[in-house]
Amino acid sequence: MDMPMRVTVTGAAGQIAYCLLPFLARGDVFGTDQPIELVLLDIEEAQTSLRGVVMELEDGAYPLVSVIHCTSNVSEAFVDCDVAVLLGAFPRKLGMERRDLLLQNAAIFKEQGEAIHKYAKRSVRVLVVGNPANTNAAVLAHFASAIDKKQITALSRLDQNRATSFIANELKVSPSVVKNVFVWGNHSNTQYPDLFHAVTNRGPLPDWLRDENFLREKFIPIIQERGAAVIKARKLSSAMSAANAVADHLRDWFAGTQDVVNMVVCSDGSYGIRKGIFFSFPCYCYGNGTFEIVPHFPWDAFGDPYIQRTKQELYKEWDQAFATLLP
Ligand code: NAX
Repeated sequence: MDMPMRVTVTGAAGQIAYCLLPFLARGDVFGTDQPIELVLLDIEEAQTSLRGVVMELEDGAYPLVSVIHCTSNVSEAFVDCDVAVLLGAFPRKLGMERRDLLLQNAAIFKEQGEAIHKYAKRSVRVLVVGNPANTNAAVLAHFASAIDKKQITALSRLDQNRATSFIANELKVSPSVVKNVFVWGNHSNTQYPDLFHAVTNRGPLPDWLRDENFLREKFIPIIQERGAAVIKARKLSSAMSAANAVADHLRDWFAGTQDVVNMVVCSDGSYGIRKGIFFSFPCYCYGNGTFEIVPHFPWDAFGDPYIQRTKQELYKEWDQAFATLLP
């Protein structure tokens, strides 16, 4: 057995954490030989509920979980942290503007970035899920300046999984044979789900799935609005599928993969996206928390206006967040 890995989960009393923690505890993410110490952070008001989650984890008698530690103290949460999964964020309330949500959450991710900078291992890997995830990751990366930006990612795998599954359903095949469906940009309804490079084990997609009217009227809006559709039906936001996507993202980042996967990562200028912006790109994962943006999947003329829109939205979010955070 390896040395225990210290995994911090924030928003640990929330609904995504409730679905995610069993994946982590069973070894479905970091491997069945990898013991873990779980550090669970949530706000003071959620501590009673968090204690209930801990009781259930204990009752699972998971052999890989050596320690479970609960806290509402941000500094304590990140001491010697190997992996941070940041689910905790301020929820959007009725009538709240997206800008207010952005600023409220920027303050949370500033504080957590500073704590990671001070207390986490230099090798820490961070996955931001709390919304607005791209900009929260950019804020965190700025304030965790001791940590290489390639060690900080955010989640767009749920969007990629939704798009892949949609195509598999249309073709009546398993999602596992559908490859290279990409979702670019912001994890918001400006994201651009892109089928230009998509293939199945039988070759390129049929023409009707590439038809511009089908893409514009059906595929793209359905994927962009899928989160809202789940809320409308369930009266709660996606949790099971979000936890599954978090597990997929982390497993691929740590174990590596043959497939190209979507991750929100810090732009190095690839595809003309401004450096420092956290943008969903197609990536190869090489294992042990390493990845590269794959450079050879350009979008076509049809996709360009969508990319411009999501890119501009992210530039605006960046300006709004940093205008208040930086002196
Ligand atoms: P919940 O509202 O069920 O749970 C959030 C938890 O975070 C609560 O327990 C709350 O007390 C805690 N929290 C709030 N402020 C905190 C802070 N400063 N420090 C630590 N914990 C804090 O939300 P849930 O459904 O679990 O979703 C979590 C986040 O994921 C939300 O921001 C949500 O918008 C976001 N999502 C992001 C997705 C993505 O693909 N990037 C998809 C799923 C999800 O919607």
